[in-house]
Amino acid sequence: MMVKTQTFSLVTVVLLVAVGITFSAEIPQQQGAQDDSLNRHVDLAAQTNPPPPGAAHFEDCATLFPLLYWTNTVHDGVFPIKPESNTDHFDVFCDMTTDGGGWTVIQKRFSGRLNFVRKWADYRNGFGNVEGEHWLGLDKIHNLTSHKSYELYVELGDWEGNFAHAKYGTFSIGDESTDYTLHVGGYSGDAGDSMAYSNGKKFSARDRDNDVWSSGHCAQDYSGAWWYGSCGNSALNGPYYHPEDYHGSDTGYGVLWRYWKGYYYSLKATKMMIRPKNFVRNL
Ligand SMILES: [Ca+2]
Repeated sequence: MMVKTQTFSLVTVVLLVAVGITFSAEIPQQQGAQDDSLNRHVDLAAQTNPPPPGAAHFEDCATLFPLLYWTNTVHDGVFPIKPESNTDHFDVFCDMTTDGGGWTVIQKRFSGRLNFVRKWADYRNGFGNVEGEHWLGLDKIHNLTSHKSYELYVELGDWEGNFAHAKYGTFSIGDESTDYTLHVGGYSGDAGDSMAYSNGKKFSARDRDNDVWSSGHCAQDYSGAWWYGSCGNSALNGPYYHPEDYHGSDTGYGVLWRYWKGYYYSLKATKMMIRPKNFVRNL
């Protein structure tokens, strides 16, 4: 289930510390007193044997996957990564189970609690909590996809409990000087190819019109932030609606993936995630 969030195990934490990983991920605070003691244990281990500066790190979830595999601890969860061009670690959610695993999640929605109607700066920097709904951020996505060839996996859920996916064999975005121009292609899956139209398009937000519609502003009309032309067949950052609040074209565009559910159906759940093309699960 795409909405399921697992916290990673203490065993994994200890193993990561033991092999010298600079570890900044947090065990969720709400787990109570028992985990507080576990936290102290981990902190103590780190202080006793601190990893050296520039210690081994993982560029993405695919790079981390072998460690979990070898220690028989493969599971979804939050981990710190550091792409080559980032100066610091940051946390991401790793999907280690879908389609062979090794996926770094860049977007996730399933409840509508997190507002995605946001401006350019938020989309550049990212927002939300990687354990829940979030957008990782265009700068981070660019950094991830600029050093290796990546593929994209889009998982979608409707309000009737159905799921579909679209996989793209190539995925990268330019840096901010290109307005994060999208390069996507090589579709396969059962959700329909609703991103092909966005290939080569710049990213637009409600305060930044980079679309190709000279007399209009797609991000404002769709209330979304996406790689719009004039305008598009997909908009996974569109406004979130529950079925009782959504009335097709009378409401407008929601969370859109045209070739699965049509223009006027607002999806319940979305997940976008990336991994290097050369990822091999069977080590
Ligand atoms: Ca325009």
